[in-house]
Amino acid sequence: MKALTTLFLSLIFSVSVFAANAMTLNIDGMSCGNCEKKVEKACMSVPGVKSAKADHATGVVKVTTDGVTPVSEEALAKALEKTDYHVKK
Ligand SMILES: [Cu+2]
Repeated sequence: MKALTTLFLSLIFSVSVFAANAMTLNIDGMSCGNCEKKVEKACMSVPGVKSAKADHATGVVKVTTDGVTPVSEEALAKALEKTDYHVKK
C-alpha cells in the first residue's frame, strides 16, 4: 500500500514538473516563417531553454525548459527585446 502511495505521489509530482517545463508566450509582430525562426533563436539563447516553437499565425511561442535551470518569463522577454518582436503583456 505504501509503495502504491509513493508511486502515486511521484506520478503526480512528475506531471506537475512537466507542466512547469512548458511556457507559452504571446508575441507581437510576427508575420512569417522567418519571424518565427528569429523568435525561436532568441528564446533558445536563454540558458535552460530546451526548445522553442513559434507560430506567426497564432502569435504564440511555446518554450520548453530543461527542468533544472529556472527560466523566467522576464529572461525570455529580455532576449526578445533584442529582436523586433516583443512579449505581449
Ligand atoms: Cu517575418
